[in-house]
Amino acid sequence: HPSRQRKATIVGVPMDLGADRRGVDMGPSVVRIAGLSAKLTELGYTVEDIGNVPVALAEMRRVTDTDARHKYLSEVAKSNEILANHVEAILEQGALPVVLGGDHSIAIGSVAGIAAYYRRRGHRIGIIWIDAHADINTPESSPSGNIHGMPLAVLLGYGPALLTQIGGFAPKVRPEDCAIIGVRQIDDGERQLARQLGLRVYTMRDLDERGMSAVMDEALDLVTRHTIGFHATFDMDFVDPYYAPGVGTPVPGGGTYRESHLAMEKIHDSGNMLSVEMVEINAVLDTHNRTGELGAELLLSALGKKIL
Ligand code: 6HN
Ligand code: MN
Ligand code: MN
Ligand code: MN
Repeated sequence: HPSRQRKATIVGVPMDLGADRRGVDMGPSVVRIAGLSAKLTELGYTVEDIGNVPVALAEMRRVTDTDARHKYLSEVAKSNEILANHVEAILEQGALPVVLGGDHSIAIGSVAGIAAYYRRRGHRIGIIWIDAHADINTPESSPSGNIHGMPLAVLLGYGPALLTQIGGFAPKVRPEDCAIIGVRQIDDGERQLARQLGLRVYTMRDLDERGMSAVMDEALDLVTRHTIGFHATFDMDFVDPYYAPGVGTPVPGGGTYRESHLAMEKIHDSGNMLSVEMVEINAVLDTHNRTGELGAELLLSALGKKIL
């Protein structure tokens, strides 16, 4: 199975054009500085780091042609196209893609690459989306115009063609192959689309009442029922701001340190993770790289780190 191989390739995406608060562009750096590569090597992986995907700087851009409904659309699309190609190439080399964001708009490129690779081989893929938000806004429903609130909608086929058509096909994933975990802030349009699609959304209340373990068991079963495996995308704002102060969109009442690790440990134990992604770490708002260190540690848990 694809998740069993022990080659991991890291790719960074210093993207912050999808979000309002600057600072998530340093996410790839702070996770690298936390020692991700060396720690993965210690875990037994052969690690390669191919560096960062080019991302336009907000300062280099002419603000006059910004469409307020989907800010920086063409720049976000461009970087995601490049990312998709890298991710597909990493899979072709038999390695596991480890993608470092950047804001959550980069999931568009990550999943495009994975979906393209497996589609060619006749497989569907699933997604485990761990996040305080549902990220299923469209330009029409978005209250902010920030594309990091739209990636899951895009991957399901809703949104600007410039994004949905990356890789030349849409949708990248079916609603029944997705699970969102940790939601505690959702916009009206998102709620509507989630209901319409029958998306499986596990809220913080579900986690409170049933526990992370049972929720993950159900979610992992769901996303692997009709697929070859799943992409795991972890938005750091899932974690309670007490443990992860360095995020752009903090929402109180989030997952604990232990719940976050348990989710990642169970993702690893499922044996069906095809690729993993850590997003929305904001270095400017962090204290002493606390959130960067946690991001690296959570990735290690998803990649098999165990105490015993
Ligand atoms: N993220 N739902 C809000 C919006 O602007 O669309 C917040 C999105 C946050 C997205 O944290 O990845
Ligand atoms: Mn997100
Ligand atoms: Mn979020
Ligand atoms: Mn499998």
